[in-house]
Amino acid sequence: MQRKWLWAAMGPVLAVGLLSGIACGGGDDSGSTTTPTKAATDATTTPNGGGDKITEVPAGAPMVDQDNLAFKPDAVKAKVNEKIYFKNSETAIHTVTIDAKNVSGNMRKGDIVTWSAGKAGSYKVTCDYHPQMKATITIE
Ligand SMILES: [Cu+2]
Repeated sequence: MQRKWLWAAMGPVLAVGLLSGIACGGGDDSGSTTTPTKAATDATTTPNGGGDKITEVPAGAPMVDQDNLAFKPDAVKAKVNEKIYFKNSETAIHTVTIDAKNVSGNMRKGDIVTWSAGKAGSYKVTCDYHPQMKATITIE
């Protein structure tokens, strides 16, 4: 059912695909069109509402507040595998979207999610609803 689309999308990489065999792979990935697998591969997320709801941010933990349609602060540093806390402090709904992957779902006022990265690097944080919301996480 997705074959036409698949072929059209793979046109530019068809030669590479044929060489490495993925073009004939029988569709292992056919259901995962929205799964980016790049920098955030090693990331760990506690999704909003996923089991244990986080109600407070431990003192001293790296934290980014969503307030006034902005991430505050807009730059935060953390260590590999260290949890970074994101909290929505206002009534507007926000997301935590890291390197174009929504890791939080919709966050309402008071919601807290955590995210950590398994490898060092720089990660871009955005909100799916407010293009002006931007932050950078540096993992060291
Ligand atoms: Cu937002």
